[in-house]
Amino acid sequence: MASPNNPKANNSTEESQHPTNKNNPSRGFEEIVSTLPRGKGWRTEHLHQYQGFWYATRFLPGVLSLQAHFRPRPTDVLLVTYPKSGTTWLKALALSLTGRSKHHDYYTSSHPLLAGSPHDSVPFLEFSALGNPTNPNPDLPLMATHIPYSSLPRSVSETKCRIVCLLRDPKDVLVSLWHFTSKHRSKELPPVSLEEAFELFCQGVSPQGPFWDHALGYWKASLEYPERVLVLKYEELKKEPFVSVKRLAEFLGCPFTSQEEKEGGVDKVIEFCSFEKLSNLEVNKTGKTFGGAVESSAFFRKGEVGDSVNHLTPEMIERIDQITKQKFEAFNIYA
Ligand code: PAP
Repeated sequence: MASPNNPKANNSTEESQHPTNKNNPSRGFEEIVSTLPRGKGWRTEHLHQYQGFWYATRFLPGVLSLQAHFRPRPTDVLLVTYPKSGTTWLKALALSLTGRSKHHDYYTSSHPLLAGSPHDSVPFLEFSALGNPTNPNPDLPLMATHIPYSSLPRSVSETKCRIVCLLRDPKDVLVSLWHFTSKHRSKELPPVSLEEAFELFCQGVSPQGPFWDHALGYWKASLEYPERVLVLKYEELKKEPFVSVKRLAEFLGCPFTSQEEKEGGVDKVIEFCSFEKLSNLEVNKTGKTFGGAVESSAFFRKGEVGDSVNHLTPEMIERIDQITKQKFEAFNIYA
């Protein structure tokens, strides 16, 4: 299979794989973007297709910069999601698990999750890359990204740093994404209806879409490199949090001791990072994240499995399930 940022991963030319590299120092970002295929944007006017996936304009400079410069440490862990698959939850869990020796009592004021959104503690690489593209988050071994596997900087596989990917049912992803992007869509642009968003999503024209290709990239990588890539599912985290959280802790290199387990250590993390607890923290109710650009509360809507039945028609559900079955058939992911 294609390794991260392998030129064989799609049909683009060698030049478009590395548009910011040394051979092309004079090419400005805007010029590069103008050469990429355009699709309808959900939150902003356009999406741009780069290496087979669609990106909002503001994401691309960071992606290009990371591909050219990013150097993770072997001890780093990349938290990866397709947007609206439970990123906030995964960040909170990973932060709580890796920091639990320092913060015994989760509800003390020094815990980072009491001081800011999980997005402040574990920023997205592609947003912070322009400031320091070699390693945007040097103080923490945790980093987050929505970048598809085949477009990850090569250094990710070279350094063998670990990857945790959280997957979610595409129907719930679509509904969550539509709610979020509708709320934050520029007021100067006409709204995107759920019907239109549904069509775009099915065609793969959604931020970091096609959803199915994004999921498959990480799924296949987890089969090929199980020691380096762990895939979890939102639905399983909800249903059997104890099993999933223990697995995550082991993968992150901070397994629970039997003493900790006996003392309810796993349950404490699960509870602290639950939708109910996190969404009711003052900092998430009233604070802002992404440099003040987004209310932290926007990342907490319902936090349920299956809310899509309340928004999609039976025909829509059938069509998405059909695509999922066809795309994931050989892999038994969400079939
Ligand atoms: P992002 O990819 O843009 O960072 P992300 O956190 O994945 O966002 O998406 C938010 C979704 O995760 C919301 O789903 P919903 O719209 O279906 O409700 C949000 O409610 C859900 N979410 C946030 N925190 C949690 C949590 N602790 N447990 C479960 N779901 C959560």
